[in-house]
Amino acid sequence: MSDNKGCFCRQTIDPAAAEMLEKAGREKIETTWDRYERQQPQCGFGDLGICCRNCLQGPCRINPFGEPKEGICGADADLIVARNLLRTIAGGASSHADHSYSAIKCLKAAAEGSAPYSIAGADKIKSVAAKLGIGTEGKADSDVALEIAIAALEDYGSYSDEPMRWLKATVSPGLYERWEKLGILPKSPDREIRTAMHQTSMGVDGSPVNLLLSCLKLGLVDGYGGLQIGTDIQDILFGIPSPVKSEANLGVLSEDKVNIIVHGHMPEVSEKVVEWAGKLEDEAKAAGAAGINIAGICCSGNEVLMRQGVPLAGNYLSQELAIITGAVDAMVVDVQCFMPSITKVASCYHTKVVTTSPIGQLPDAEYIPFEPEGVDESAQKVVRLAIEAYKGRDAAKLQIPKHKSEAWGGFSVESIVGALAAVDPENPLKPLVDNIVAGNVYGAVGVVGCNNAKVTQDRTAVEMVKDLLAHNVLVVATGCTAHALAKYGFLSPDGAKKYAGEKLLAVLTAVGEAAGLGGPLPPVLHMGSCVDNSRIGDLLGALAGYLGVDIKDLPVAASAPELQHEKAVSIGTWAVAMGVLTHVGVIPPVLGGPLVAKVLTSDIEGMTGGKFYVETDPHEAATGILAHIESKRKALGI
Ligand code: BF8
Ligand code: SF4
Repeated sequence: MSDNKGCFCRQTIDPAAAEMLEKAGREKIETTWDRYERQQPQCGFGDLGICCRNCLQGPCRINPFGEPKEGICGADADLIVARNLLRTIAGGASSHADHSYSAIKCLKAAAEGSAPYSIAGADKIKSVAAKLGIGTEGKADSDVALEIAIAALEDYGSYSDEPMRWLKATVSPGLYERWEKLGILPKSPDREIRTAMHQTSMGVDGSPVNLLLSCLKLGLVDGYGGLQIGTDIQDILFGIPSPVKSEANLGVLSEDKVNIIVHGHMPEVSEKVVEWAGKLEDEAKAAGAAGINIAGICCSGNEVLMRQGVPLAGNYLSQELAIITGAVDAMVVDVQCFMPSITKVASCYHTKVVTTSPIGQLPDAEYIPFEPEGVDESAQKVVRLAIEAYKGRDAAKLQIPKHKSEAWGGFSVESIVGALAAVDPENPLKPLVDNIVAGNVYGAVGVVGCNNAKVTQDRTAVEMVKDLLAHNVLVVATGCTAHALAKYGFLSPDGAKKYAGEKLLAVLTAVGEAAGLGGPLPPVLHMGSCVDNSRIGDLLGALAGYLGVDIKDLPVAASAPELQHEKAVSIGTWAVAMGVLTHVGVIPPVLGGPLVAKVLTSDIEGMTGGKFYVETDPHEAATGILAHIESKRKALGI
């Protein structure tokens, strides 16, 4: 119910989102931005991270300008900030660990024949088995897949003091040794998350530096227990993504088809909805629709774009706006990043909201559990519910923005290497490395993460990436940032001509044409969901291995320009642990602890080679990242 008449430039740079905000105003629908305004001013203690309520004597607050300097128990600002940060990172790691655990259980059930998933990634079975040292000779794929699932479960259930097997199997010996020396190698993910909760409780760890080391450890829990296991297993279940053309933004919704939005994170839900939408198309036609159109929001969208070419409807801040089009017949959610407000918005339209997870319930939604064993029946129910809802659409409320852009997805490491192999089949990484050395590709940046109501939707990501591409920096993207860039054409071959510097464009064109794409590669390669950030880790590991250097020596950086979720903080911490400069465009709640802020943005570099870089201005951020890349190039003598 914004009273803003016509201009939504504080809220978003996306014209489709602005059009829906205008409609929301007319129809008196509240959105997240209205609630954001009502939260102002936000609490200064919380902003600085110096509020503690870890025991019932609290809440205790530290005055950054005077007294009190300590909480009732004597905890000072740095201690409170460090404890809060570790809890945030443990929260993020737990989201990804729980996600991965669910994928593992799904693979196990599929391999045992009790869940109807096809196990589509035969190549991934081989590569994962090889890295784990599981023999494949003479074994059926499903038997190897079962051994892999059990190996993953053993990492979760391990009571030994050995570090995670999956981590050791994935990273270089150099990285492993550095983490071993720092004492941050994680054992089982569950155990580390439990210990972090204990360590941060009242009257345990009083050392901010020790807590920060645990932050790094929990970053590794996320990186290997969450992202790596999750992506490896999902590729085994659903196949390794390969380049696929699609579209992005609210204009992908259809006026005459049943529109089903998949929203959340779990491909075992979204893949099944896509499958059954295809199978039940005739039922939709019998109901008077032209067919069924699936579109994605948040990382569920990324997952089904990567493997099925399903279009992206919008990122995190667009979820309510999709419903406001009046065109969404069902929105299916699973876990993470759906706003509790969506049922309230949906109640003003004909839209059915469906929850699918026992831990992701909404009081006014329809709950259709997606257990692996009965998943086909559940997916059919969802599709039929959407077809039924379609019959109740109100034409007077229908307004689908025209905006959409061509967007390519599917850039797994395997498919990137495959495209490069078209240039040099013997030595696929050579063309990329040669071009980096020659300066045609000045460096590479992984731009990842969310939207955040505190910052104008998509603006920081888009402005910063424009600067990076103009300076011939190759960009890879995941998460809601990939959606953001998709909306403005960065994920299309035309985007290369529009945004890439001359030298980068020449490289993208040579590789794209050699790989048979008929034009340049997009200047931003969409590598998937947030869980798929492990693909970026794999790519960095491969490049470093090829060059015989550490990841910390590469001319690369990471950036989460508009992060909001705890998961983005834990992913960023993993990147810093790997040795990567990690930009964040939203100030995290750590500035109240001067020691903590200094360690994270400076001293930590001496331990891991990486550090956080906080900069809210997109152009300044690009300048800082370019300077970092330049310094790494110089150190490499290139
Ligand atoms: O895991 S980018 S808002 S959807 S947390 Fe959430 Fe952030 Fe989007 Fe994917 Ni990632
Ligand atoms: Fe206050 Fe200490 Fe309790 Fe935190 S743990 S609420 S600082 S007394």
